[in-house]
Amino acid sequence: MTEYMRRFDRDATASGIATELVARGGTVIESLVRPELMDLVREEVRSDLAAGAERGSSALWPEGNQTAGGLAAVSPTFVEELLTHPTVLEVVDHVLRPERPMVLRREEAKETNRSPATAEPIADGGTQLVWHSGRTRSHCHHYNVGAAVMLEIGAGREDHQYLHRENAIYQPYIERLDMPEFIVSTMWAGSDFTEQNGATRVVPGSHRWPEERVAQPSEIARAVMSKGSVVLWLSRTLHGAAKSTSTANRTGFFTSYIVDWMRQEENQYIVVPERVARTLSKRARQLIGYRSSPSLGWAKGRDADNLLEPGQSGQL
Ligand SMILES: O=C(O)CCC(=O)C(=O)O
Ligand SMILES: [Fe+2]
Repeated sequence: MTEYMRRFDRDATASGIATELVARGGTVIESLVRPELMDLVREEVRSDLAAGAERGSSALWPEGNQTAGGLAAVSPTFVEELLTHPTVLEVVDHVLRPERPMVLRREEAKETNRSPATAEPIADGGTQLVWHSGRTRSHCHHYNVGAAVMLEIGAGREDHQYLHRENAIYQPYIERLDMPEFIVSTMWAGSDFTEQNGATRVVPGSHRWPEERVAQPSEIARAVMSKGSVVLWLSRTLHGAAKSTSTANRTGFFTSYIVDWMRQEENQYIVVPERVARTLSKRARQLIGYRSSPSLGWAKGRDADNLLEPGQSGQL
């Protein structure tokens, strides 16, 4: 391994972390939470799932690994301490520039006061909606959880997972994915991540490569990090789980944040039933998806910022 991913400590500013993430495509925040929290999350995930449901059995996650979905429904500690961690959300605010940030103040996030759309008059007295490019730097109205899953590498992982880009979940249906950033992925170290036990492989700089360029071994960095740390990467950054030569498991809690106008990878409305969503904080509920923009995801008679409650959303 020769490539290096920059590391920040937990007191680093979110804007500094975001600048590095955008420049290099990946970065690590060391010891962002106490390691004991991770044991609690693992315990909550384990106590809720039958062992059989956790076994991996796909090309990405072959037998010998353990995967579990819907973490927001099974682990309150995951929700309150990891999914909604203020530093992570502030970094995501900086990268995805939502009109409704989670942590940054709206004035800090707002880039323009010129409306990106105007109603231009038509000679018959009507008007036509015209959108103007370059008038907003926001990438979305708000952002949601893409997926919230446990990815545990066991001794059975003999091969590296193929290096891939997270934006592949929308391919081949969307071909041009060189648009403003739309996903930030995070992987929390639920155990120490080591070279031996499968620490995530990340290729710094690859978010700016053409699709066809294949990584050289010397270009691949490893997210070696202590339990309680987190590695972040972008939608176009090559990455993947690594093979394990260890007898110890590598436990990772993966969470992605995606712009509100793309479909969530994991169906949060199914994996987090409404009954459970009602018990979560408003911020967590919003991330899961119980929030709408003026044009997307509305439910007439429901509050746009809290769709489980009565109020106003949409434009009807
Ligand atoms: O487990 C890891 O280290 C990365 C996993 C990953 O990127 C995936 O399953 O899409
Ligand atoms: Fe991935």
